[in-house]
Amino acid sequence: MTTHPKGTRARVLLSSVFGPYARDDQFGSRAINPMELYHNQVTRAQGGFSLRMFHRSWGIMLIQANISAPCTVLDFPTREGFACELRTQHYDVVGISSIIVNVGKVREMCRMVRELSPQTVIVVGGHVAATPGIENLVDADHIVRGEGIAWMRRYLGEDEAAPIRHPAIVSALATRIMGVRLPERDGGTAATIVPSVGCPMGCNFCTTSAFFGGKGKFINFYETGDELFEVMCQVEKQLKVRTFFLMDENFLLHRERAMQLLARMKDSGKSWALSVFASAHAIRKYSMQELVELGISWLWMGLESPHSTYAKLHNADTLQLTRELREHGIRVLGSTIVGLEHHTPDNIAEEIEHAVSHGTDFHQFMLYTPVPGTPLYREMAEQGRMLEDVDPADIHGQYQFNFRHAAISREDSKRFLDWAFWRDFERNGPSLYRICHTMLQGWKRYKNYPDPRVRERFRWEMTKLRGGYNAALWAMEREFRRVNRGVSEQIHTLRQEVESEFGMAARVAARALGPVLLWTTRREEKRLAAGKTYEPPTIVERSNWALPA
Ligand code: B12
Ligand code: SF4
Repeated sequence: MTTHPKGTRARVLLSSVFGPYARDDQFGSRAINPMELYHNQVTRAQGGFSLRMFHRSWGIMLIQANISAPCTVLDFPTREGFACELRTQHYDVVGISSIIVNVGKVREMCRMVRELSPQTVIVVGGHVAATPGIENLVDADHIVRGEGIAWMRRYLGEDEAAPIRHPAIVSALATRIMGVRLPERDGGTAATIVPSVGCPMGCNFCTTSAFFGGKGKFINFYETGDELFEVMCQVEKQLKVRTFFLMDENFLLHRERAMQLLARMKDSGKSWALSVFASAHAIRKYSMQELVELGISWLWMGLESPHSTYAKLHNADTLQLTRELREHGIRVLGSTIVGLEHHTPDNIAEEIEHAVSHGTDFHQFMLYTPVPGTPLYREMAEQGRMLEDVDPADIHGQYQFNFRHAAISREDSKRFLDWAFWRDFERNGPSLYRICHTMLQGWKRYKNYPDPRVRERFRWEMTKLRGGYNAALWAMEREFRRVNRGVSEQIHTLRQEVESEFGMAARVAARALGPVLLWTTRREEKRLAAGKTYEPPTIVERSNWALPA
């Protein structure tokens, strides 16, 4: 690769694809595919109780933090906003970050750069780079597959092996639930830390694993627990946070690093809470006490199916594991695939029931989706089972199959998927109720734990449970009567437990704030029924910035 002639003097724009997202348009936005993690694929059937929030585009934020060239990050621009940035600033390099589903927007953005800034070099990166024939689909000068920090440093003539500087990233923005937008206070939201990209487990469908090298491979930004600890301390100071979302595909797989981090946390008395992704077989490498001491308070775990043969689930009784984790105050987000090879119209309801019976705090359902770059896609393509006429904008795992399934039709795939979300909600209640349940179990078990860091973490969590969350229980209990009276009674019982644990404060919160939340939830339900959607704000961040000479 040749480096850019201006090296680190080149002016760089890094942009995510343009919105609005939650609507149908000719560039590939889909109403069914909003820019919201929970509402898109986890709590979408939970109406006013759905957890709604946005996440920044961390890939380009990391690249920006690790180059010394003048750089702008433009996150969630509108199409007009992107054009305006190109008209009002001069850029030598425009980097566009995207996933496959948004390839139509990348095509349009490349076209716009050519028109508005013809001298600019266009670089396209992120998962979209795995799109077959991408070179002919978009008019870009460079398509970057895999890790982008090293690529961009190399392109600008910088030391690609230099240590990774981690930006201070607030993990979520514009959070709302039950019709209320939560206040954005300093330290109120977790910080995102990205310790690595990729995952060595190499499950056949997994696009993140495949994109960063596949089975046996991944790229560590921070090899040791010591390094990670230092980064977390720095971000703790900058953002005043005590909770971290560790954006690592399988954080607990790297036990040595995690245990070193724990040792440092203990030495420094850090009462941090960590949210992580981890596979069942990795979780099993730890005792519950180790997980709790490490601050694991939220865990995203693939459940897939009881009949799947993925190594990550080897010998794992996920029902028992989920129960145990929740008993120790660890919120679990289970993830289940709908439409695996062995699924048929006859067994799928039973499989979904099994998934739902885990009673996880949250449940993601996704269609089995062969995505370019993965072993599964290659296999399906070889068998001639990929459907040719599916628009990439519809391949996001929440609509219909993009391949010929042996037993289930495309139309039915969507029906089963929707039913899974609905069934989980109906049977287990709003996720907000479930997390209150898990938090209370954790508190009861650990409130007198010998390690003060652990006690402090649970005590701190309880400030929410005895306040706003208890008021939410009051409202959920009433609102859920229409959906499932049995669950409504369980919510009532939980609220009584919270009130007997925390006395007057919890009772006052429920009586004073509960009716307000009931009203805001009902108002939200009406708004959603009328078609209300939410969009992330555009964010512009400039670094090493000076006006051109
Ligand atoms: C956060 C996230 C989101 C956020 C979006 C945030 C945003 N601002 O875009 C939310 C929750 C909204 C989301 C939604 C979706 N997501 Co998503 N998401 C992720 C997640 C969990 C983390 C992404 C991340 O930040 N990773 C860490 C950074 C450092 O890695 P990275 O982004 O890959 O960036 C690196 C390289 O790719 C490269 N790079 C990236 N950009 C650029 C740009 C340039 C110029 C260069 C040179 C390099 C480069 O360099 C970076 C550093 O190495 C990933 C899974 C994962 N672990 O990555 C899925 C993932 C990206 N999402 C995915 C999917 C499918 C979706 C949805 C379609 C899913 C759905 N049905 O709900 C929707 C689409 C929404 C939409 N309308 O666009 C897939 C993409 C699959 C594919 N092959 O395209 C992934 C990989 C998950 C998976 N395994 O299936 N997502
Ligand atoms: S364990 Fe999870 S992240 Fe790792 S390859 Fe399998 S699905 Fe992907």
